[in-house]
Amino acid sequence: MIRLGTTSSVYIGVILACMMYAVNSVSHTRVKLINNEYHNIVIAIEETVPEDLDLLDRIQEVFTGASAFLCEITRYRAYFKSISILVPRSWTDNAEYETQEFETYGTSDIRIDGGIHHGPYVMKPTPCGEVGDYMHLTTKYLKDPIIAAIYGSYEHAIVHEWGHLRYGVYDEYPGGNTGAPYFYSTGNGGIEATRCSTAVTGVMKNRFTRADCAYINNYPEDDCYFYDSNVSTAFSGSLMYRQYLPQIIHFCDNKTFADTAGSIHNVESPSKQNKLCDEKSVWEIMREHVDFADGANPPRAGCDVTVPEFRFVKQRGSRIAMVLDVSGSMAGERIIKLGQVVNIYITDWVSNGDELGMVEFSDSATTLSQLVTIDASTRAQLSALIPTTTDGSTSIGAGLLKGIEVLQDGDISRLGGCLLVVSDGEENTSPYISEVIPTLIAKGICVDVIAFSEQASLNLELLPTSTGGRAFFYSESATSNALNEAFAAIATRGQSVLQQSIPLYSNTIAIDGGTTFVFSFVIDASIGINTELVFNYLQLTDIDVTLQAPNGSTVDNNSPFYDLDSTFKVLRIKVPGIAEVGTWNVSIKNPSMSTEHVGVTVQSKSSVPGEYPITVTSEWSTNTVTPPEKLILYVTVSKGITPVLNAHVVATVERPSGDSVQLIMADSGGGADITKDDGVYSSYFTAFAGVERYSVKVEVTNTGDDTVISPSRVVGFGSITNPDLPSTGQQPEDESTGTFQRIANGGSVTCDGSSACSGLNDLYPPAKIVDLQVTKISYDDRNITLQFTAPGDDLDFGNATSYEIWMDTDFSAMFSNYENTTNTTQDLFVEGVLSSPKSPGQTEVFNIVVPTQGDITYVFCVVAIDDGGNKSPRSNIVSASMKYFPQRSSNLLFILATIASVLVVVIVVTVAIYVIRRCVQGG
Ligand SMILES: [Ca+2]
Ligand SMILES: [Ca+2]
Repeated sequence: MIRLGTTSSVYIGVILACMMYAVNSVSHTRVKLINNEYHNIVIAIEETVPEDLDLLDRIQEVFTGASAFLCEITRYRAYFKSISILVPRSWTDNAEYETQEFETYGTSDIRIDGGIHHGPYVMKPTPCGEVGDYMHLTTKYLKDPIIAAIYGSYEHAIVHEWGHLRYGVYDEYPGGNTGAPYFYSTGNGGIEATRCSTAVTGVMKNRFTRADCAYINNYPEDDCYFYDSNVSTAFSGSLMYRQYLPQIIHFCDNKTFADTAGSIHNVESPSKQNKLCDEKSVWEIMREHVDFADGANPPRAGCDVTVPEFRFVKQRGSRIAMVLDVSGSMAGERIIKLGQVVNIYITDWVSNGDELGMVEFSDSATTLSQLVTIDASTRAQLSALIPTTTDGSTSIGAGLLKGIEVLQDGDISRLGGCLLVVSDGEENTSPYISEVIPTLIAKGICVDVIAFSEQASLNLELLPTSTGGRAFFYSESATSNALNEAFAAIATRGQSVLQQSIPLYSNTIAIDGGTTFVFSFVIDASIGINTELVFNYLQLTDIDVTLQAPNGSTVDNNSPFYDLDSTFKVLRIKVPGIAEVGTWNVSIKNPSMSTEHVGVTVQSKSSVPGEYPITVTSEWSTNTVTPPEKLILYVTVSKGITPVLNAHVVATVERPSGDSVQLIMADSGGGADITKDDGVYSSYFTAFAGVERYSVKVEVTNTGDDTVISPSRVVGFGSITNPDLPSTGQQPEDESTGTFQRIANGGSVTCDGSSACSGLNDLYPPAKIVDLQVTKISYDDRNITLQFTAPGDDLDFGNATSYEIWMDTDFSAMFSNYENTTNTTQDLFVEGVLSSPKSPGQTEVFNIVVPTQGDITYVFCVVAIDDGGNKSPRSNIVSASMKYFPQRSSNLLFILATIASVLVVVIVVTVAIYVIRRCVQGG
């Protein structure tokens, strides 16, 4: 029996009415802070987790505790108020489960699975201050307090993760996925441990010998570690540092506002937080967040009532109403193509159990089908209702209102569901989009739009922007298959990846009359079930296709798996069983006299039920952009939560000018990519060429044997090596993906602002360098080696023109205004040329001879400049000590003794770690 919290559905309507998607990010969260209360939090349990009602109790206990602590640490400004817990479809029905509204697994805020990486983490590829995608927890973490204790108390750990997820701040501890060094040099050549705040006391010792740390090249030896004292009675910060330390109960803040002397932010620490957030403290970022900016949600009197209300919802199929434009401008090829893709969507891509309805609109709207639950017979019924005639003007608002009616299915209090709007025109008849948006928001309905041609109203994008939907654009260019790709992407919304059809190949191919076109695609080991090829064409003469498997066997028009629909002009070939791994060849013959444009889509599902295939998702950071605002494209390549590294990721951006730009996407930790090797390949886009829509298609393949699945990492986070445990050298090994290919349509983004979008003015400076580091210090030669990733002319695109490397001996001078420090000149460098930056993404090395040795610390920053004289913001600040440190003794006996003691400790520690890791994998 589930012990329900106090539940109430009334609040959701109220909350959604005030909700807009102010948080600019790939996240589709609906969380909103109102009167200090967080509403609409969704905690979703992954489909493969077995039924477990105790788990629901544990979730309530853990989040109730975390809510109270969140209230305290936010100075009485925020706590968890309404939480929906989404249980898998496979669990048995329970009268206490309420109707699913806006909640889906794919848009949930907190995801729980039965995985083995028990350390809580947040998938967050986004810039400082922007919300992350989701928090990941395991069932074992929630249910086993011994495992959980490794990461500190539940409230400390959950609120630490909430800091990442909601406020967009980063870790302040060194090592592991943060990539931050363990030590830095502070004033007068002294060495400090990377931490926040400096009031957290501790000792520096060798991990293995427990002896004082030796110094090599003026930096503590590799095995040197800072052991925090956890017995301090002074309450300190920062919770984004090691949250398991009991004395840490604050977020750090600047000197003026810090809760205690022990929670004053350490601006000198080379943490990920400082690198990516301009050395600002967590509270300084939080005060700029939409939840608290401009005095929003001022403090309450206290934290007496912080128990959340929990609602239990069982996951069901999605509820979608298609809203199709049949106005006069859709006549001719447009309505035929729309009919084809809707037919393919209904027949092949929507899942059994989903509910689907259909509306057409011109100057008014008509319901073609109420919601029906998808199965073999309803697929055929719905296909028969696809519109084929066009007439009249365009009222998108009328279509939306009819779509809402269909989603509500006779119950006007019903919330949620999604509309899929396809339109090719300017709205010219009321009601208009803007008039309907408040209703859509109030009813929690999301709207995906497909803009069909350049003539489609630019107001369409208001719909996804204000309702959390997605925008796609089909340019009608002869080679674009974006209409099919958009429907395929929308069909997977809310679907578990385990059930999804994975797109491998998508193209529109022009084939001359009487000729044959040949192409091939690859089936890899992670896919193979329900492999299907779909072809759509326009002419009267049917195309003729032959498919050849790697073993040479063929499917042609005599085969039972060859299904030609001459009415819609759609040909389907379904490969029976599990498709053979390897290269499949396809030949398409055009028997007619004239050129035929054939749309081709190849999809397949996971080859092993319950096992994740390699998937690719792609999304822009926003739907609308005005330069010099930054626009980021994110491409995620993973197998479940395990990232795929070193993949070849090419994004082709179709521009209004008609020509396209290719971006080679990198998972390098430079530029827009904030974490190296986390399976998220991120890149800025700056090559605007007009006010209009930009649409992106992403193609991903392996690069020889270098492309690997990396089980010691998780997607959107990076390495899960626990930086607070010595490395055991027993990390699970990377595994080659073999040959594979995937495609994804990342949807469209609209550039808004005629001169800003023209591309004629250089509006973008080089990107801020965030990975400046000191790689070597030589005391004897007064020599310091600096390294960083080259930015570009426009953020990370094109080549920058020159660098300035600024130097000082006082951190605070550089922190307050780097231009008051010394601008170094080329003659000081023995390696690196200031006037010739490398291509973006490449590693730059500069080796400088500094003026003096002694009890002195040098600090540096780098600024990149483009050909228009635009300067990047200054980089992160790094430090290097020029103090004299005695080098390690060369006494042979000492060395032998050290080796012996190290070996003993290594063996003991390795065994201990192995025992711990048997039950706990985490970071
Ligand atoms: Ca990355
Ligand atoms: Ca520029």
